[in-house]
Amino acid sequence: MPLIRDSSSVRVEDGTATVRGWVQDVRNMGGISFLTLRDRFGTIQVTMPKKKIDPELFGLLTKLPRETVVSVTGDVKESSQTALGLEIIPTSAEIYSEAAVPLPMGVVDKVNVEMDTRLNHRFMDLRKPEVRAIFELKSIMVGLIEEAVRDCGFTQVFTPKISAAGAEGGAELFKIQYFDRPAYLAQSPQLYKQILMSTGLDRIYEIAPAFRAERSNTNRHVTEFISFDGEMSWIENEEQVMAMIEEIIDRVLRGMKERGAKQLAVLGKDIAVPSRPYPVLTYSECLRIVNEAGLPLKEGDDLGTEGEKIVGDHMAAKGADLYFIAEYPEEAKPFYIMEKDGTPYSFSFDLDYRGQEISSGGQREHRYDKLVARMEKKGLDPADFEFYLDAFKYGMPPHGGWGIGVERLLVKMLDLPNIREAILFPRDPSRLSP
Ligand code: AMO
Repeated sequence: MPLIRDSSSVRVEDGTATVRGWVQDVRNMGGISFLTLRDRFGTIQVTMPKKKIDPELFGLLTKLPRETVVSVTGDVKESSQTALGLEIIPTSAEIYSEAAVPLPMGVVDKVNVEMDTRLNHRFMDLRKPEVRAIFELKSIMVGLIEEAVRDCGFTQVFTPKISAAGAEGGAELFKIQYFDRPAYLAQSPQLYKQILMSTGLDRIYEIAPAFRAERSNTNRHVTEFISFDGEMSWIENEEQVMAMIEEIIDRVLRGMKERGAKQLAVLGKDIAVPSRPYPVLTYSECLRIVNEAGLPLKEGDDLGTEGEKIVGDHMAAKGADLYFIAEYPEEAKPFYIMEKDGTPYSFSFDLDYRGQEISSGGQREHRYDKLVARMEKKGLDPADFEFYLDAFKYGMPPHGGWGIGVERLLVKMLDLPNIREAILFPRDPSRLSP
């Protein structure tokens, strides 16, 4: 007897199989009825010729509400009518959990359901193979990121997500009550990953949640996302950091095509692997491109969604999906970024993927006095950052790093319309549940 599928929900022994799953559909055609059972690997058909099945069992199986969870045991028959080439003729069944009627939303119906409805009933939405495939791909992607970054000599670290001090400026933090004093949810591991550079852990990475108290209702912003952060010492310039993330992303894209082939097929998607090196534009070049397209941004302005899109279209015409934007004005970048002395610019970069920022990073200011001066210039009080600044007082190597939005990377890779598609239970200004 061929093994039907490698699944905990299917058992095959001597021509008899037990299949377990959700009732996707029951079709009664008079003398014969069909029940489609679904699990994570696909569907299997339970075929019930009325005359050959125990009447009680027939009655039970043909009246099951959709999405009820059952176990069906029966004889395995080859069948040219089903995708699997097999069907089950049932001899017994057990109902684990009967689904209430009506369902809050359909699983296989081809009706368009609003994003909000889908997210309100995410457990149901995730029963769709094409929705689940995204999260299988996310898991594969994070596995590939970890392999790549570990192969490059990075140590995984875990830094606190609850903190006393305002992280990188203070504006976008969620304030929480920490016993009898206030605290904040981390917007990024920035300060901690830099502190670690003073320890000899000279290449570290973290993949963890980051929280942003931004009231932005867009298809690319959420208030909680997964950030893939890296920090590396002994660099000579920010280009070494850019080369590192290019190496990692290239490996991830190639790996996804291979290890994610099944899920990509479910989604009907392919992943393009851009050639290397990824082009590098300067911020000033981007401003020119944006201005020529009629968007009146001036030196120092954020490129913004619209500007990024214009640059994205410009690069798409050149066949570039992934490209760096480097040398931002220092005033547009946080205090920890190193200034390009004698110019208004900084050793910073963003990595954009088809018109959307997916990462930012740069070389950091590791010199204590200059770092304090930069903080003061940005209107921050160095006294609030003592725990961070201390690490720069007693020997800090030159270093740099990056933060990559895991969901943004996945969304662009799969060409999904909304970042919420890549988060199981998204958090945004209006969504705190489920
Ligand atoms: P930044 O604030 O640019 O940099 O964030 C890094 C990356 O995180 C992702 N991201 C988001 N994803 C979803 N929703 C959001 N609201 C959101 N905000 C940011 C983006 C972005 O490129 N400490 C620096 C990184 C560094 O220099 O190492 C930082 O946090 O993909």
